[in-house]
Amino acid sequence: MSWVSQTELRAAFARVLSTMYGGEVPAYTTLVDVAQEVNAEVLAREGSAAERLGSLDRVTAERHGAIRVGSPAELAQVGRLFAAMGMLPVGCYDLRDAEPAPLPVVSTAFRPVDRDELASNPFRVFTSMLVPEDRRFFDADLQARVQRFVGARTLFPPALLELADRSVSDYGLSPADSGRFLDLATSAFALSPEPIDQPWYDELSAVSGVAADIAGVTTTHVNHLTPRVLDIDELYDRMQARGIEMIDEIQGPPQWDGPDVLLRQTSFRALAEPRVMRAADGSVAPGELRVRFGEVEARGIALTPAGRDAVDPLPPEPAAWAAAIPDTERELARAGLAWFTAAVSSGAPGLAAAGRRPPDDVPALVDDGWVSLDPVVYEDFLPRSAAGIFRSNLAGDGAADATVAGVERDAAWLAGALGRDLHDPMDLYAAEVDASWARVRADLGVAT
Ligand code: OOG
Ligand code: NI
Repeated sequence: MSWVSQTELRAAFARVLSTMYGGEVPAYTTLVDVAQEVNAEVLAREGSAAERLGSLDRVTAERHGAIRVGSPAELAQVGRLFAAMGMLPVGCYDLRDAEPAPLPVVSTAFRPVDRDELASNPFRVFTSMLVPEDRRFFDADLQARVQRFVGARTLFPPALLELADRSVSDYGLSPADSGRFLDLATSAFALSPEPIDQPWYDELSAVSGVAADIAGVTTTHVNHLTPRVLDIDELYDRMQARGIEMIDEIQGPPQWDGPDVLLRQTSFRALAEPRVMRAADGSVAPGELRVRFGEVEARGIALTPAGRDAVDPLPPEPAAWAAAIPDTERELARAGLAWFTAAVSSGAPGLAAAGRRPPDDVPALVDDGWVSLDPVVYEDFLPRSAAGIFRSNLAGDGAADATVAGVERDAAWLAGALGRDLHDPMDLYAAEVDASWARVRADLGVAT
């Protein structure tokens, strides 16, 4: 191999991270095994329909991870690191007013944005940044101490960031450099054996378990790695049957009779892992922390803004969903509630040969068989589910003072902190759908 592309780096990183995490968290390996077992069965049961939202190859390799950092400077470094692998920041998820328990973080997801890059390997990382400036969680004194602690640490060695920048400017790395890059990147996300300052960790835990996990230690770590499954209800039952206790519910849309939409996720509780703790008197002793867990997800069709408006306020009850949106792809498309790309259908040449002319109208083009529609898979996250996943893995809800004002942390702010464009998920889906219709218009000579 003469040159390792960003795409190959991303796929390799997802693989080595998966191997590392499986070594550290054995229940993750069980989760991957059960997910693959279920996926093979769904494929056998449903045939090619099972691959409507992604090939089995893509789904089998598909993972998302989650990391947490402590400052805009650290977030910008994460941006450089993931850009090396063709992963760009998409979306802004402000979890500070999550119900019922607010979290002191604002998040984005790094992922490929082009359809063929997603098909090659869709690895994505949900990345949360602590907001110590937010008075609802931190007073001025604690803010200053958090910032000092975070400012004094180095999450990513300079050599790693240099290699990352080189991969961006050279569209990949040499085999030798890519090996170094992968080693350094993987160890940057491994659990650290460094002793943890117990009083400091406990002080932050009283504010939020997430604050302690981020700013109570001198390193970051991947806190879960999530495979994709084609039947999450089946997976949930099988994990329970294997004695792995899952959280109480599946987050996101309910199991209902309509097509899979958006994202359904569930997790098993964080496991107690041995960590070295340093007490106030300086003595060091073995302790344990529960920070890393397992999660699995099923992805469905991406909804348009109108679709999101219809379902986001709904409770996760099948009847409520059935009342709010139609239960077929065709009707979801017609109502403009979900995203579908268009392609000239295989029957179109026959229609043309029979002397028919394509109509200038979208529903008629579809109904008369000129154009076929393909669902666009949801590639992003859901803030309510993300907050639920965080919360189900924290010991308590922490303490937030809702009577004081927070600080603004919106998409524009995040883009500024990252020093790069922050993609809006809806813009990406809309652009993909628009481009597909532009091709159809050109091919059929219609003016829809
Ligand atoms: C992130 C939790 C959110 C998801 O899939 O929604 C998440 C975290 O625990 O750091 O991973
Ligand atoms: Ni997750």
